[in-house]
Amino acid sequence: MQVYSSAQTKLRNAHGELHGGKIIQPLESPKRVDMILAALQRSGAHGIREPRDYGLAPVLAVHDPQYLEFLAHAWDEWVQSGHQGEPVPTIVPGRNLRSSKIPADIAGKIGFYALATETCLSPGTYEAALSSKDIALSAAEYALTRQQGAFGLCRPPGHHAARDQFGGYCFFNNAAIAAQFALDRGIAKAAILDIDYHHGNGTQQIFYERSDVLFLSLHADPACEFPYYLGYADERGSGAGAGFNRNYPLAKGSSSEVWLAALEEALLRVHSFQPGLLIVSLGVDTYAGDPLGTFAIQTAEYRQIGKRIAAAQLPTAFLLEGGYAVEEIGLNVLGVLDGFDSFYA
Ligand code: OKP
Ligand code: ZN
Repeated sequence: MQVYSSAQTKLRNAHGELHGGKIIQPLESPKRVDMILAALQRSGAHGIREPRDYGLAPVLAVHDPQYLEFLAHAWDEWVQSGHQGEPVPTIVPGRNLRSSKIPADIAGKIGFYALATETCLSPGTYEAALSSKDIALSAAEYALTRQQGAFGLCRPPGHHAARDQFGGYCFFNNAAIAAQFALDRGIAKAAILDIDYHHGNGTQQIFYERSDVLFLSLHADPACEFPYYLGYADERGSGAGAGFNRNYPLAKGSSSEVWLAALEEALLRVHSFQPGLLIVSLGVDTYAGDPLGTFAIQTAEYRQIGKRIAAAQLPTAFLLEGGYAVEEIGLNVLGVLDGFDSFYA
């Protein structure tokens, strides 16, 4: 299938991530792109292209304008304030503080716009995030116009990013931006199937009150896993969106059988919804060897997953979310794409 990728995504290259009380080398590293590209190139089965530039309008159709402005200038403001290290959010407008005030000071703004504290800002993050959304949009546009599959090698990922918050390695919600773009291009309905190990809290939040985007997420039970405060089974959408959000929280350590059974349930819902485009938030941190995940999916099983998704017979844009730099990351992604194509072969 058509693949979109860009070296610009590697401009996000933060030094640190707050992890277990230490600042470690970020798990969400530029190496991931190289590893996945290497596997795709070795296979030779999928053509790889640069995305085109869609500008800021599709971002503003989903994200808060002041949030966009914040991300565009955060690093420079931070440096101009005399700081040396990478900013980690240190205070956030939590439950007993006001969240209606946007502080003037950059440290206050960072906390205001953060939903988690593991993700440091860094030079190049904004440029990489712009490229990531262009990759998502290119993949979505290809899938829509050709009525086929496409893969966007997005980085940074997007599914934790809310309308006005970053965190969980995410800045712009690529899947949400692509879905909204497809609607603006004239399709009536889009479905987003999130199969990353973690709940797609940002995507859920963005579309929670809408009936034109069905959001389904398979993930580790948030009672025991990041993002902890969203992703429970009783969150089914509200207002006009009631019934258009579905979560499939699975116990930590879940087997492939359990996971695949949840996928079948979610695909049945996709089928009855009849979307004009299916976006798959593709995280391969469901892999048994992933450093952040606890599920048991094996490399050889990703092919089956791709094939099952293809059986929905919808134009489909796969967008990369998580899945960390273990040797098999490339093969796991390749397996999904090959499996998808094998359905039509
Ligand atoms: C991003 B994506 C380790 C906990 C992990 C961040 C997880 C972000 C996952 N201290 N915290 O959905 O793969
Ligand atoms: Zn994840």
